[in-house]
This record gives sequence, structure tokens and C-alpha cells, in this order.
Amino acid sequence: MNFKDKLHTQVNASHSLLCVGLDPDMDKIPAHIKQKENSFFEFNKAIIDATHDLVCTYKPNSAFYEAEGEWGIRQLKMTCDYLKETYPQIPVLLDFKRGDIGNTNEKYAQFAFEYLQVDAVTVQPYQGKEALEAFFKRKDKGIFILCKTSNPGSNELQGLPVNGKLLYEIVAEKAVGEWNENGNCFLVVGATYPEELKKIRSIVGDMDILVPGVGKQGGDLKTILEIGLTIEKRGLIINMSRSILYASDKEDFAQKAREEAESVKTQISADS
Ligand code: OMP
Repeated sequence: MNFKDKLHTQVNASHSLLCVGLDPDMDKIPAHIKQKENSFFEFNKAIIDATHDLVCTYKPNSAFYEAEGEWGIRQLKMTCDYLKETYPQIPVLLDFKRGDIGNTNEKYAQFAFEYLQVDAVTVQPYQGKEALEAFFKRKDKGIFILCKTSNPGSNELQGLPVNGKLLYEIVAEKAVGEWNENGNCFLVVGATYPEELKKIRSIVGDMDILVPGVGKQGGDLKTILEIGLTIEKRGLIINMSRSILYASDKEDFAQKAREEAESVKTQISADS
């Protein structure tokens, strides 16, 4: 099954558009977990076990693991292995926002798809189709291209006018058009830019869009759903990391994460 089918199957099975971001942080994980040898893995495992029936995907962000060196990469690998063995139906999206010349991208793809065996990755489009081909040619994988990112300064480049269009609109056109020969391109659009999401939705039709930035970054879930959902009430993957992971820093953190995830899931169903 390719990524898109796996995602849609899980969306239908879970009735959820929620993606929990697995971004473990030494400064935020509960003290009793921090003491453990494989604390990031144990933290993730507890979060995953508590939320697996409420999500359409998990998104570990590589930065949080890389920051801890060799040990951190092992935690990421253990997390990906655990998901694959225990919840093989849930797609795993590695957020690593890579992008380089072609032969280097081959190595990034190898890390994600052969070593970690994830289902999808995030990439940046700056080097163009020829360089991204190393990702696009993985027909069974999902390639999420940064289009309009959630950070306050994202307009500096992404909002530049180019040939009568804005740069992010051109990225969206390419992602749904010439870059999407294998039907495995998707987009990343921050929840903090609803007007831009509206424009992007009109360009890409029913393409699935990863929307981070709800919660801690201030994006409004209700607005995003109104603007971004397709006619079939699909097409969005709503990512939330800190507001779910760190709903509590006590022994009850996994239960509180579940309650938060349940509340978001209910809100998505009610508003969509
Ligand atoms: P929270 O703000 O804690 O929910 O985390 C958001 C997650 O989404 C982090 O892993 C970010 O790196 C990621 N993200 C953004 O916040 N903004 C973007 O524009 C793109 C991403 C992403 O690609 O997921």
C-alpha cells in the first residue's frame, strides 16, 4: 500500500485528522521519565499507547533527536521501530525538512526510508525538481513539500512576487502539477496563515495538506477547518506537538495527552 492509501485508510478507521508530533524535549518531559535510560523512547511509547486510536499519523521531528547526538538518533529509531511493530497501520511522517543536491538527497532518502523505514518525509523545495527527484521517485512514499510555513517571518521569501504570482503559489502549482508525476506530493502549510491556505487549497484541489501551528503557535483550528477541508471533509492533517505532549509534566502525562488529543479530535469532528 502506498503512503496516500495508508493515510486515507487510517483517516477512515480512526475518523481523525489529527497528527501527533513526537517532539521530545529534555526540558519538558516528566522527571520520572527523564531518569530512564531510553527516556525519549519511553516518553514517546507512553504517548503513542495513549493516543494511537485517536490519530491519523505520527510526526517525529528529527531535530529533537539529532540535538541529543547518537543517543537521540537511537531514540528516534526505537520509536519508528515500535510504531512499525505495534501499530503498523499508522503512517509515520519524518519531519526533517531536508533538501540538497541530488546525490546527497539520495542519502537523506536512504536514512528516512531504509534505516528508519518511515512512510513520508518533509522536504524544502529551494533546489528544485531535479534535486528532489531522489524523493519523488519513491512512489510508495509521501513527500511533503514546505509551501507556506507557520513561522512569523515566512513571507520574506515564500511571499515574494514572481512573474505575477507569489512564490508559495508557484510551489503549490508545481507540487500538484509537474512535480507530482507519481502522485506522491503533498504540502505543508502553517495554520497561522489561513488566507494563504485558502489560496493554496484552490490551487491543489483535494491534495492532503499537513497543517502545523495550531495550539502553541496560535493557529485557530476552527478557521483552518472551515478554510482547508475538502468537500468530502478530508484533505487536512492537523499536527499538534507541544500542546498534546506536555499537557501535564506529572505521572499522568500520557492520560492528559490522551484527553487533549480526544478533545481536539472531537473539535475537528464537530467543526468539520
Ligand atoms: P507545535 O508548535 O509544538 O505544535 O509543533 C509544531 C511542529 O510542526 C514542529 O515539529 C515544527 O517543526 C513543525 N512545523 C511547524 O511548526 N511549522 C511549519 O511551517 C512546518 C512544520 C512541519 O513541517 O511540520
